[in-house]
Amino acid sequence: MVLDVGFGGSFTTRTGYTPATGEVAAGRLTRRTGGEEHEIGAGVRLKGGEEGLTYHPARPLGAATVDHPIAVEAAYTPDPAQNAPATILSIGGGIWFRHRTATEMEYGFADVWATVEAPEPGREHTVALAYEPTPTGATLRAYLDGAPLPPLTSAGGRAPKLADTIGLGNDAHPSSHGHGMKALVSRAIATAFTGAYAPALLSAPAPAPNDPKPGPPLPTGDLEPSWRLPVSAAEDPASLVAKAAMLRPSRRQYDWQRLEQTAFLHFGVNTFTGQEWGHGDEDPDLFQPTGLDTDQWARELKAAGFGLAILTVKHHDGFVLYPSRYTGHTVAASSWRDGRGDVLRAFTDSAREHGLKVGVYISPADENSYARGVYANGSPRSPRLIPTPVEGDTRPPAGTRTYEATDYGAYMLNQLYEVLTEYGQVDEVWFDGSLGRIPPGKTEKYDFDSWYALIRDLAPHATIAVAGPDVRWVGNEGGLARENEWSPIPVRLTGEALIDYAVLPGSPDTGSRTAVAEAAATATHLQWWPAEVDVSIRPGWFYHPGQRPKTVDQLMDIYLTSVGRNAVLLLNIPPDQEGRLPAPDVARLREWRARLDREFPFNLATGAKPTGHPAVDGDQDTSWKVTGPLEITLPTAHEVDKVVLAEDIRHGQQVESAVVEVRQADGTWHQIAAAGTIGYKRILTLAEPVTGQEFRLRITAHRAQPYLTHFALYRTAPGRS
Ligand code: FUL
Repeated sequence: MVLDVGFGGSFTTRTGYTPATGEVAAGRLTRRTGGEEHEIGAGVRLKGGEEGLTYHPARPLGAATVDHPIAVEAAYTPDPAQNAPATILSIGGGIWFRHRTATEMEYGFADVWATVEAPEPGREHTVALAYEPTPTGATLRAYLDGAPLPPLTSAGGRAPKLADTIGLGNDAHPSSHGHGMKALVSRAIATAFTGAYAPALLSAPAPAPNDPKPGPPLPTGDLEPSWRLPVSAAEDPASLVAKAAMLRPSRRQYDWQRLEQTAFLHFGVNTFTGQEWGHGDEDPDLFQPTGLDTDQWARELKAAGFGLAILTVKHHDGFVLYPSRYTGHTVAASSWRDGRGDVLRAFTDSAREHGLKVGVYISPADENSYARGVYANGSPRSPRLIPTPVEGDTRPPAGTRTYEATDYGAYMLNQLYEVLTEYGQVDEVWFDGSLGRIPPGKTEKYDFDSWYALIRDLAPHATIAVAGPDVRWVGNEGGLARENEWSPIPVRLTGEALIDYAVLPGSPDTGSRTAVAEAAATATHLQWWPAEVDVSIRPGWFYHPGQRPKTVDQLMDIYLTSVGRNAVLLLNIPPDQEGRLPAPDVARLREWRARLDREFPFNLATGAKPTGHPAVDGDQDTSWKVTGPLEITLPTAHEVDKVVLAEDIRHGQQVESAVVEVRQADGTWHQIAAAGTIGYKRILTLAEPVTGQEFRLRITAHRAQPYLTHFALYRTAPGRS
């Protein structure tokens, strides 16, 4: 990789881009029109015209033609209005991928080019070009959102080299003018390669910063880091631990983990019947929110610190919150808004408006479909065209694909297709394991393979949660991750469920050396499968008038036992019959936010410099390679009551135990806290506040080389909330 940046670093007009730790920028990355401003960690907003990014690789692209294989990828969110043409990628000025008109893009080189429909503006897409010179010319492969487009081979030879640069968001050739694209460019990648190009960039492990080599003593052999590695029953414990140490989150898992707090919104016909599990025969007309206010949902959730919210688009009863073409049991069958209501549309619009990512809960169990004779009807798996054409369909005919499915599997595929193509970017798809009230024995073998394939095709960045490969259910609905919560986990990949626990989800230990060794007999793989803690703010998942939200103390405990224990919190706040988050719950969320801000007011170690390491900077993207005690000296002695530790999980999860100590007046070190695992985040609350100026962290047991992004010290601010 010669370039891999997510724009976590900084630009200066003089020297160009300085990468953040973890980013790679061999050569030089500059802005065409100069300027230093960009949205750190989010990307560079380009306004078209002369604007753009220019990458000058250290190695020239070739002589008169582009002579070396090179692949370039950009993640970008196009504005609705583009110049014509607006260049997304340009290699050496003669190889391009650009918006040709508002609705059409074009890629090509020399005398060959092809057109493709422009992707939806306003959501993130990826485009990639891989150029391979051949003895007689060259081949150009292009990818849109990870899907290959028809490759091109030129009869007229290789691409001319007009400049030794790569243009991102504009041409590379300095004398072409005004071809800048209007977009937020959020990631730029370039790599030289040999052999066939493999377009695995977005599902590849998140880029590892610093030195990616794990330290001794593990017998890793020639293992490459991966998010999943096969194991065999005969494997010895050392080899199993070595594999666990080589696991890394995929890009989508990494981005998901960084959300920390996510929200659940259980809303549907149950909201109006008082049931937790509906029967599927409820009259859709019962669904009558009197003042649906999804802006209020998004505003309050965002203010409370949530990064993503998941809506129950369809719960076990089968009632659908948007007007699906594939069932009558939806909001369109209610007289609410004269049958023109669409909760999913309102929710996704509001979420984006307030900067929240969107997730969808689509229950595999579906009682209405069972009653309609679609679910568990014994139909065989056969190839299904998705989206299945329906009468009066106004969708463009392009983009159909074939997947193997039963009748019900096809219904789910069509629904997933609608949700993932008509409502903007979706970042999490939640499949529940529960069967609701489906009668025992009435089994539908879910077409998970096809459902996952469709999700990967249409929403490559979305995590598939719980009954899915990317995110694991923590094992309870009480808000409790294990004290030692591992993300490298033994799993069983079966034809039946596609992914299954090799250690029961309720087990107190799923990832220690012992658990991994014991699971080897039944596990097929070790994989990065991080925990999600789903819990409701109320006793029920759906709104019931008589129930009350949890107290701030309870919410605070939940935070500490989920986010504080290497898990992502998924807190359910159910909208009421008006269609708003209930006032007592909103008040509670605000109090909880205030309490969090009071308990973690300021990292006292900010600016401190652990011996032999760069200063504490609060940045999640920079980390220390920890080879000895990490000592921090505060400017003056201070009281501390909480310690926050964090591993840089791009290097995997390695710490098995650690202690935190304070230097006493006589110069000796005294232990104030101990941790088992750390993982993405570990919050340690001290038994009582401790005063000191020098603190240190000692890792007492680990697997491969640990890297830490945080050793933070806090003291709760005075006051009440
Ligand atoms: C469970 C479901 O049965 C509940 O109704 C709820 O949706 C919860 C999040 O998952 O399995």
